[in-house]
Amino acid sequence: EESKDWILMVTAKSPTNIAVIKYWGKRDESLILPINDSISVTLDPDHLCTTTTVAVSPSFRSDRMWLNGKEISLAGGRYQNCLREIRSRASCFEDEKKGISIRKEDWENLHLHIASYNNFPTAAGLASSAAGFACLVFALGNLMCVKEDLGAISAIARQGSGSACRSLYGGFVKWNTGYDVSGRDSIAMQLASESHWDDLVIIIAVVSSRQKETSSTAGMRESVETSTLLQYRFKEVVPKRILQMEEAIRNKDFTTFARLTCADSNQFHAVCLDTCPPIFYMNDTSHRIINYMEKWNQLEGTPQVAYTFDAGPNAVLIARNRKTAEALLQRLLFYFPPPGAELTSYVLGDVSILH
Ligand code: 2P0
Repeated sequence: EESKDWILMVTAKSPTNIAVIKYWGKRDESLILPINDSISVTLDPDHLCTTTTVAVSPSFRSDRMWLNGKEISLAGGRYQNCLREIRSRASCFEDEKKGISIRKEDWENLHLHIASYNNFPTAAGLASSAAGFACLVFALGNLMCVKEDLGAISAIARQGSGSACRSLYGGFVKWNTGYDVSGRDSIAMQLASESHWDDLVIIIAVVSSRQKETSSTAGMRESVETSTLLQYRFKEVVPKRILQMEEAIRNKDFTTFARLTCADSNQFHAVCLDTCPPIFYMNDTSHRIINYMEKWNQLEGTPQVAYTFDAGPNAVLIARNRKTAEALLQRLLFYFPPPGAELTSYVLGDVSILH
């Protein structure tokens, strides 16, 4: 009788990414196809990241997943779409020494156990779906011997969460909207590697760890339905900004990079206000941080720090170099002293997280 006591596993790690030209709005909800291109910076993999182990064994009775040690349901369409897409591209696996032989068609009937961990507090309201789906799809692709390039893998991660496709690469990454209705060309590509512009330092100031009230998915759906500013943004504004941002990154032109990053964050939040009913992601502290950064940049004559905010009040601050980052951290702690009980500040190499 065939031995059933083998287990095959793969572990992968993916960092999260921060958009400097934002993705906001879908043209296809189930395939997760965006209405505009976006550009992001992938964080250092030692900091905000997800580690996922995927395992397969003939003794597993069903597909199961644990997030930070707690079992979660895989029933949602997004997980099912990713699993289906990866399974359909699986190839055979052979390990004669261990006596494991998996044929291409066997993958359909083998069940998976998935364990995923975020190395940052999930409650901190920092994006986790980007790193999570990038990591899951990448690990599964390896386990199932999928022989596709990263672009094709990114198109699968995209079906888990749009921004996840950008987390498959380090450095600066562009997600192309694509033209095909299948979504085949709605993939991410690397614009520049992590070593290209390594003076930049990213500081994340956690303004509030409350869960956001409007999910990105619901928020962007409402914006697409009701915001006229979003129509103008994706047709007229973003295409030009994408080209300018690509050039700024190529030339390491911080002045242009900061101007575009701040403007795009502000326009994204303006679109949220232009949505009916309006969506408020930033709070008073977020606004005070913007004010402060604008004044500092004005005083210096040339921008020293870029700011950007996602679907929440936390500030992502990009300093032009390490010296500026140190000054920034000091000023942040002075002007926004963390309340006593929550006084924790991890200084994590190049990325600092303030609570
Ligand atoms: C971005 N955000 O480009 C933008 C900026 C938030 C603001 O991608 O519905 O979690 O899973 O595709 O990717 C957050 O949206 O949304 C996001 P889904 P996702 O990073």
